[in-house]
Amino acid sequence: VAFADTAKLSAQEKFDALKVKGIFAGDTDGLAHLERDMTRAEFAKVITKVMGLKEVTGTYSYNDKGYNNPKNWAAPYIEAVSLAGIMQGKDLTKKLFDQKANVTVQELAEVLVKALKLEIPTKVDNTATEWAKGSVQAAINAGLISKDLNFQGNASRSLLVEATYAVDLIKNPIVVPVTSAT
Ligand code: 6LA
Repeated sequence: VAFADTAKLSAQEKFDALKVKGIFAGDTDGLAHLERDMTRAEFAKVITKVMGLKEVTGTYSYNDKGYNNPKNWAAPYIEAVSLAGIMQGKDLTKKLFDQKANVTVQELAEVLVKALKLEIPTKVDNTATEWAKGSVQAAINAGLISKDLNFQGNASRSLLVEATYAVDLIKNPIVVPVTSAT
């Protein structure tokens, strides 16, 4: 067996590939809108899909207003990524997730470290917030995010597509059989 050829794809092409696999659904109109932001709830759904996690229903671990409600479409995904140890919310004591906030670049880095089990480097040199410095450095060193980004700023859907595609390649590689030449 051999790993399938990974040609250089554009963010749009990666989005299209992830959409076919049901990992991204597109914005309300089904389109990529790569320049837009994404909420933490939406990203929890994407991570659930790309990691192949089982949705968790009937459990409400967070205390955010309106969270504990069967009509909260995002709760099964947020519970799934929480159970898997990939997201933990913004406040462990108050149990706050903040599902309507946008995903920041440093939050993306935190997710990547946990999803891909990246090692936190000993040498850390970046402008991320204290809790994210190690994860941001790990993601930079792995080539998953640029060192020049505003880590406290929102991650664009384009960046989230690129990162998710990288996770998908590692977690769900396409293995094609290779017949030996005779
Ligand atoms: C509880 C805590 O220390 N949270 C950190 C950080 O781990 C969180 O990462 C994610 C990706 C999450 O797990 O939900 O986004 C929010 C981050 O909040 C941080 O504390 C402000």
